[in-house]
This record gives sequence, structure tokens and C-alpha cells, in this order.
Amino acid sequence: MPELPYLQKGLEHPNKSAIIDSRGAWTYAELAENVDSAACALAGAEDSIEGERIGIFMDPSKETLAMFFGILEAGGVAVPLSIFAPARELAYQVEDAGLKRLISDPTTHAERIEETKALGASFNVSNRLHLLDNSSRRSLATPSSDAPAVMLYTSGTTGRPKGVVHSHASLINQVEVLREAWQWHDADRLLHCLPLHHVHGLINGAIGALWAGAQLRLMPKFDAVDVWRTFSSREATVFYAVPTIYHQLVEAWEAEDPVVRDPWAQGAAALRLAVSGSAALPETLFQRWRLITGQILLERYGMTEIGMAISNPYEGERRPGTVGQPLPTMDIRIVDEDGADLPPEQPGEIWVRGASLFSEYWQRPEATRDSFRDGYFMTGDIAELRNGYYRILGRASQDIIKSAGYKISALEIEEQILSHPSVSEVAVVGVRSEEWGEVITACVVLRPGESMDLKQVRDWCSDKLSAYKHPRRLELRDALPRNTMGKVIKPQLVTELSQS
Ligand code: MCA
Ligand code: AMP
Repeated sequence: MPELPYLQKGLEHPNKSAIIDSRGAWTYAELAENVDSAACALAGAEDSIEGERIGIFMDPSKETLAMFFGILEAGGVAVPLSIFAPARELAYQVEDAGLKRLISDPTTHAERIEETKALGASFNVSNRLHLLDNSSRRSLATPSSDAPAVMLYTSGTTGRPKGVVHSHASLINQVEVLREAWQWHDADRLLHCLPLHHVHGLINGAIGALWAGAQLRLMPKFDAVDVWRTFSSREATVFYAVPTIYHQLVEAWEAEDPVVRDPWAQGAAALRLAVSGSAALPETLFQRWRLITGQILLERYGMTEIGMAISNPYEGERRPGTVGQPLPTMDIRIVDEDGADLPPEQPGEIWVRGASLFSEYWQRPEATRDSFRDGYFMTGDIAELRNGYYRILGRASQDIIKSAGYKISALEIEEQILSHPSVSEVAVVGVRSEEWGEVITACVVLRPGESMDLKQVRDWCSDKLSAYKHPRRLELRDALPRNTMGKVIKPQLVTELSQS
């Protein structure tokens, strides 16, 4: 039996269904057994793999989560990697995180692993099947609560993506706060269709559901019709998604015949809770969802570094266009440029302190230090408190784009486009979109005599950046607007592009 508390609640009813995926189901007892197998196989002859970072490069499945908890139980740090990442991004993460081992399913991702190795990344691949096929289970040393448990990569306004490290204590606080705030119970069934390498899908969704002893139903990939069908078959009581997914669900529903869509809406109406987060939920979408399903979406605010910080109430008014009030254990301030507290209705930066905060940016002590002031993490998000509810107004920097719920660094994309021989100058910005939040738009000045279209830009990016970072729109310009310091005036570009 795992020593860590993550599955404790579920194991009170060991024969209860824990995870369902496209290949079948595991009870909590089966999940725990597989976690033990993986942990012991990873530890080998040792008592603990203390602090070893191990990559997980697998499609979402029961086994992926057994690997995740197995790494934690063995005393290691799980580093879930995006299955959409091209070899170059993987090679960077393998090197940055110092991964010596990567767990994968050789039948599905062998080619990308070989490409990653061909780029010089050196690591061993552990076949997930071998890790589960291990009968020599024994007790291992239990990691302390402040030991690192998970590392998630996130983009910032400087440099390449950084590894955000959360301890066991932080992870447990995150899921316990949500369990209480959103009244999770073991009869709940979460329909899960988000990637497992971000806080939303991994911590809130997968770990949160299992922490509550509930059932987790993993979809291999988001598909609007599959989600509606699952609602209508009453197989879910809770649903978590980003606004883009709610938008696509609404569009899919509206495109259907009433005979088909009426039972879908009735199924969604029966959900206990539907949560939106990771990006701003447009008020129109909040209302469209309400009209179709009668459900009042619960919007909340969080970030990779801080977990969930502010949430609309489970009971009480869920106010559209707002993210509610601070969650327990989280202390929120709205401050001006000097770090002085602002009164309600005055917009300022959100600073956060609390038990869900990360421990560090992996091997970047300076970046970690610079992201805090007076003990508070400076989020870079602008917000105001109005009539007792926080409202997110945007980001301080236009170098961060939020598209489809993903946080994307404009600078990372600019660096790649600038390496194209036809490109003289580039600025990448996010242009507002009801469906995507922002659409990644590349504004390019070409070298004399050169030509370029969107497909060429995307092809150029394809082996360098994950698909969700590829520009969706290209603007060819004679020059970019620059201030007297020579810096591109991105707000001006965004305004111009929003009008065209
Ligand atoms: C895809 N398309 C796009 C974009 N993405 N167009 C504009 N902007 C985009 N960002 C287009 C494609 O070109 C394609 O068009 C069509 O949409 C389908 O593309 P595909 O790649 O298949 O998209 P998808 O698989 O349907 O993905 C949409 C998705 C996905 C399901 C919304 O992006 C997703 O899972 N997002 C969630 C990300 C997430 O979990 N973020 C949480 C991190 P065509 O058909 O014309 O070729 S934030 C977090 O964790 C914090 C802590 C928090 O607060 O939660
Ligand atoms: P990430 O770093 O991927 O975890 O993304 C965190 C960022 O997503 C935050 O800093 C916000 O900019 C944004 N975000 C998350 N939830 C919301 C929300 N409900 N409304 C507006 N922005 C949000």
C-alpha cells in the first residue's frame, strides 16, 4: 500500500472504481498495486530515489497516473512532459531538468524519443510495461512533506520555459483546498479531457479527483461530441475545462438537431459542478452555457506557480466576468508599481502568498528570488476588487499570450521565426478572440525580395515548437512600430490588428 496520502481516501473503499480510460478501469486497490510496482521498480535496490527527476512521456491513461504516483512514492520528482512537444522542446526539457530516465510507452512515442536522442539528449527510456510487471513489492522510505514532488514547465517573459517545482505539502494543500471549496465527495465522477502536464489537468483534475476518492474518467483527447455523449449518459458529475473547450462545446451543440442535442443539454444540466479556468471566460460564453444547460459555470483563477488562488463560491453567487474571492490558505494583494496596496476598484498587479505556492524555479535561484517581493509572488496579472469579487483585467506584459488556455511566450516564438533566412524583423502578439482567448499573430518584416505565407511560417516552426505555439495569423509589414528606445510598441500592433 502506498505510504503517501494521495490515494488514502480512495483506499477506504478499495474495490471502488478509481480510473477509467479507453482501455478499461482500475479500482483503487488496483491503482495502488500498480503504483507500488512502479515505485519499487524505479527504486531498484535503493530505499528511495530521493529527488531524482523522472520524465513521463505518455498519453493520458491509468498507467500514466500509476507512473506519476510511483515516482512520488519512490521519493522522486515527476516531470510530466507534453506529448505534443517536438523533439527539440523535449531535448531542452530533458537537459534542463537533468532527466536521466524517461518513462514512456515505446509503441506510441518511439520515433520522437529517437529524434530527441539524435539531438544529443542522453537519457534511458523505461518501458512503462516493465515497471508495472514487477512483483517484488516492499516498503520504501516516505519522502518528507517539503520534498519536491512535481515539476511543470511554464513559459515566462524571459528566456526558455522554466521548471516550476511543487513540494508534496503544496500539492496536498492545492487538492485539499479545492476538495473543501468545491465540495468534492467520493461519489463524484470527473470527466477529464485536459493535458496532464499542467496544473489544471494534472493537479486540479487528476490528482484532485483521486484525492477525494472519486472516479476519474480520462478521455484520450478533447472531442466535443464525446464530451456531450458522456454528459448525456450521466457518467460524469464534475467537469473541468478551459473557455475554448466550453466555446467548442456550445458550437457543437448549436450545430446539432434538437433530437440529438436535447439529451446532451439535459445531461449537462445534471452535472454537480462545471468549472472554467486557465483563461478569462467571456461573459457571453458564461450566458450561452447557462441558456443551454441551466448550469452556472464556476470560474476561478490560478497559475502554475501558485496553484489555485481565487475562486467563485460553490454556494453563493457566481458572478460572470469575475473570479470570486481568495481560496482558503491564499493571501491576495492588489498593488501598484511600488508594491503599495491599492483600495478596491483600483487596478493593480496581483501578489500572492500561501500554502499552494511553488518552492522554486528549477536551478534558477535568481529568477525565483526576482519573482518574489516582501514574501509575495508577483503574478504579472492585473486585477481589481469590485463589490467583493476579483476581476482579472489582463497581463502586465504583452510578451505572454494565452491561447486555448495555454500560456505561451511571444519571445520564444519570435526567436524561432527570426532564425528564418527570409525574416528581417518579427513581433509576435496575441489578438483577442472569443474562441481562443488570444490568437497568436506574427508580424513580420521580410528581407528585400523575399516572400512568405502563413503555411511557410508554420512549417518553419513545426520541428521547433509545439503546435499550440504556432502562429495562426501572419501580417507582413514594411516596418514595425517602435518607440524611441527601438522597442516594438506591441499595444499599438494589437490595437491595429484587432481592428483589421
Ligand atoms: C488549435 N487551433 C487553433 C488553436 N489551437 N486556432 C487558433 N488558436 C489556437 N490556439 C485550430 C487548429 O489550427 C485546427 O484548425 C483546429 O483548431 C483543431 O486543432 P487541434 O490542435 O486539434 O486543437 P484541439 O486538439 O481541438 O485543441 C483545443 C483544446 C486544447 C482542446 C482547447 O488546446 C487544450 O487542451 N487546451 C487546454 C490547455 C490547458 O490545459 N491549459 C491549462 C494550463 P484546422 O482544423 O483549421 O486545422 S493553465 C494552468 O494550468 C493554470 C494553473 C490554470 O489557471 O489552470
Ligand atoms: P499558467 O502559467 O499556464 O499556469 O497560466 C496562468 C495564467 O493564466 C495566469 O497568470 C492568468 O494570466 C491566466 N488565468 C488563469 N485563470 C484565469 C481566469 N479565470 N481569468 C483570466 N486569466 C486566467
